[in-house]
Amino acid sequence: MELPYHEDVSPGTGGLPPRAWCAGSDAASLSLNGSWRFRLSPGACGPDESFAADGFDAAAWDEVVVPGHWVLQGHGAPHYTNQQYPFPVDPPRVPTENPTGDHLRCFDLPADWPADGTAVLRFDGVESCARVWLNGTPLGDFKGSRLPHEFAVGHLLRPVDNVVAVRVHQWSSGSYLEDQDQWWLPGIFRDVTLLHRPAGAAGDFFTHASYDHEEGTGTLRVDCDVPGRVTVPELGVDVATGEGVTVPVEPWTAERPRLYDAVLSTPGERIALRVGFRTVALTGGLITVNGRPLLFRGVNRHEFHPDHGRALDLATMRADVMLMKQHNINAVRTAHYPPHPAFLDLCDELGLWVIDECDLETHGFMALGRGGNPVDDDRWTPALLDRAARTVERDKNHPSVIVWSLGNECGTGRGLRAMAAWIRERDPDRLLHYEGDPSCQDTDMYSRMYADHAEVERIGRGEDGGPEERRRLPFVLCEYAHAMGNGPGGLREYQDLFERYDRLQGGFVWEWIDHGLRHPEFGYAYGGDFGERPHDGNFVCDGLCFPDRTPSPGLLDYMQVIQPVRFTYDPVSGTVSVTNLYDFADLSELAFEWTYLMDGPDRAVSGPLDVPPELGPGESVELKLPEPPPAARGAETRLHVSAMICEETNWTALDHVVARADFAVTPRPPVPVATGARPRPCGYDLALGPGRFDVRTGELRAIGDVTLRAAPRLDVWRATTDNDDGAPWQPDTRYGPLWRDLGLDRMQHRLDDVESGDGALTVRTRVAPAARDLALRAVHRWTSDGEALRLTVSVTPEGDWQVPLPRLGIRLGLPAALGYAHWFGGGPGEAYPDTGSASCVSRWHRDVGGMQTPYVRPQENGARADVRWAELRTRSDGEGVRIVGDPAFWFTARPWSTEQLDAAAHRTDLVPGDTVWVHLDHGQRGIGTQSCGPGVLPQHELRVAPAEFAFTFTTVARER
Ligand code: IPT
Repeated sequence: MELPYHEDVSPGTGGLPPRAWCAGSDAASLSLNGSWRFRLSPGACGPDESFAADGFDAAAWDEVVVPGHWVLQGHGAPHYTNQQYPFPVDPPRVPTENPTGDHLRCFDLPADWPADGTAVLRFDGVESCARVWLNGTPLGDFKGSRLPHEFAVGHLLRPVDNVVAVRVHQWSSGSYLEDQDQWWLPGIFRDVTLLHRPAGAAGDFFTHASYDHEEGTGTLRVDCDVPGRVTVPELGVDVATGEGVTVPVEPWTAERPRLYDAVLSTPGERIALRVGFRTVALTGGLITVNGRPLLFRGVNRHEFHPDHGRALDLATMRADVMLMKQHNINAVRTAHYPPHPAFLDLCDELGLWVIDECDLETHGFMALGRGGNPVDDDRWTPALLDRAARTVERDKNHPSVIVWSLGNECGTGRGLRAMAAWIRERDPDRLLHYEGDPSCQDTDMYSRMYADHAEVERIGRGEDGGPEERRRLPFVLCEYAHAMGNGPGGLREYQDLFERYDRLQGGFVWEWIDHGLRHPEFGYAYGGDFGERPHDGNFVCDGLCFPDRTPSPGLLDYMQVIQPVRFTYDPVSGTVSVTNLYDFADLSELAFEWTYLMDGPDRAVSGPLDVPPELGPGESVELKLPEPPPAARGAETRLHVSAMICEETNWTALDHVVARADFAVTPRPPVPVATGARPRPCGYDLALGPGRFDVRTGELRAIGDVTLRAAPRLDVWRATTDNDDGAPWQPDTRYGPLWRDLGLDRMQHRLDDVESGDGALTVRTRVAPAARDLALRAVHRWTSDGEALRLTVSVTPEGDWQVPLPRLGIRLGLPAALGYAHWFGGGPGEAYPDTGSASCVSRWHRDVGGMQTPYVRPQENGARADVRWAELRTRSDGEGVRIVGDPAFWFTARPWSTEQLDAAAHRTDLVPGDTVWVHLDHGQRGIGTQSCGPGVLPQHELRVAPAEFAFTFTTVARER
């Protein structure tokens, strides 16, 4: 049976060969972006192509915006799957139900459109297959959604009333090659442009610009289809194309992205180039640039916008690069397809290392465990080679691109080998990456995803065995630290390994941004929210940024962990040691500062730290600090040190802090123990200092005039995080489901005894889940000195606890009016035992609503670490309650309960109630990354063990 073009395995027909992306030409061009006529059909439409005929009247059709996805413009709906194909797997056939969008756009040539030469119609991205006509003449068809496709159209153009007709099929044979973990979003989602091609235009060109780090020289050679000249005025270079020239230059690195403006002139065209000189190599088993090994502090970036899907405008792309730079990220893997070409211009300009990945993933075949995987079937090899060529040819002139990646999660096969061979031949000056082949025969780096810390350490030590070839390779984690929901946990421990072992050249966090689509009912929608099946739920929301690009705590944590300067402090000698962790740069862009804070920022002294600007990569310096002021002795004193930008850059403002640290100088003074007062009857209640208790249950009813909405009681439950719940395929124990099965989400509290003694009220409870013989016995001992009320909780486990606890502490309910928090401890953002490196001890305040981290799927969030004391007040200076921890505690306050948080599926399910729920935790379980990677490291587990902790409650008056 002969298959229609959208189902046959060919990459397309009628198009031009791929060539370099070229933004800087002086040849005329006409953007065809904007409003297009649009008609959606439920199937591929067979032979009825009458809409493409010259003169067809589409006045009755709808309109869509190009670039865009029709499913985000009111026609049909998005569909999310991770690995599974959303249609029956029978390659290369696709369903008859194949949403097909016919697009029409009329245009006139501008009056000054040159009469000579020819023209090209260019599509930068169409998902997933298109057939194209101009003025009724068929031009051809193509597949390869995130790749450019061009057609020669000069002979068909007329001055006015030109019509481009494009038929786009959602499903095609190409869909089998595009099984990336993302929304399926059909449409013409990148630019459509008409390009004038003058006689003697450049055609394709390839800039080779290497750097010799020993000589300090760069060698430039621009190969071009049409002979011409290359000039670099700043370097006095003026050479013929194809001819090499060597001159002294400053090299390009992601840290100092030095670009030289150049011009490529051919008889028909002048093209502005931006040349960066750098040499990428595998040297001594390491990835080096300009002779130095580098450490990837990377992220995987999908293209995403909450309203526009993968149709990104320039401002959004720039925002991504700026945000990455501002958070110390130095590398991007373009997961899992070449990005909009302008994104790479920004990487060149602002400085990021790029692994440019081909638009290829066949993940759904791996789970099926049967044959048929296109990467190992010769019939598909032309399509794979076409994709490789379209990637490399388009992006080959970017200094930022240092590695080509064959694709993601395809398994192994002859097609991939052919791609690798072609790329090596075409561009021997870059390295090759592919994760999916353990033999590593076609990659220059041993790459893995989600390997746990222990395995990464073995690899770092070279104790991982494996094929001989692989043992000689450097190691990168092309994906790690799955940033789904709260987390990722364990970043610090990974970074320590990367910094310890040369072979470990860093990694790329999965992933940059949550793909939550803005939705009127849900706030942000994820898989299943459009009624689609099958789907993979909120696995699509696993980024370091929320869908609107607000940094999530994970990004702030990552920023801190990968900061380019390390500080250590020795309180005995009063010295700070400063280490330059850049791979290339000295510290001349940074200014340094020290600050002593005495009980917080209100009493602080600071001064400059004289770090030598010429301190090179890897070098350290020890600096003596001034003595802390005398006032520091009576206070809890912290030392904050920071490094901030002091020279003009193109990616951030002056004074932007790139690195900082927080150290204890003098310890926290002991908390006075409030004792002495006696419990005394007071009506039906019992009074002890400012506390009023229910005489029968021993429950605290009020502190001073603040009537509690819920009495303090022992609490172990948290609304499980995505990482607690874990991915279904995880081999390790997944505690979220286990906890629920045990009943930790519905513990029963049995009152055993209320004892009002001489100096204390003692309440004994046993807290346990139904149907189990596990329990926590808790003794609550209340004492007071008349002013302050102290609660000491002693916990003794009973039974054979095989699981860690989510949390251990008490929770209480205060009136919603006490909605403003102050605290002294970690902040301003959340932290858990294995996250929150960005959290820093100081005095912080914000309203309770603002303490919530709005994960797209609501879950445990918002704990502040190491809190000495917290206050909840009616407003910033209003009256309220003060809680002092002994020892410091995890402080969480929220306008809804854990039960409500746990039940919520979307942000919009959470509505503030009449209670501020306050959690005072002695322990929290770490977060880990088990939603796709390893779980919580042993040192961050919250094991069940006897524990004792105390809190002191007082009322605070309104400030005058
Ligand atoms: C890995 C994929 O490469 C990536 O696209 C994404 O799906 C990620 O997981 C999780 O969000 S594959 C996984 C099975 C290890």
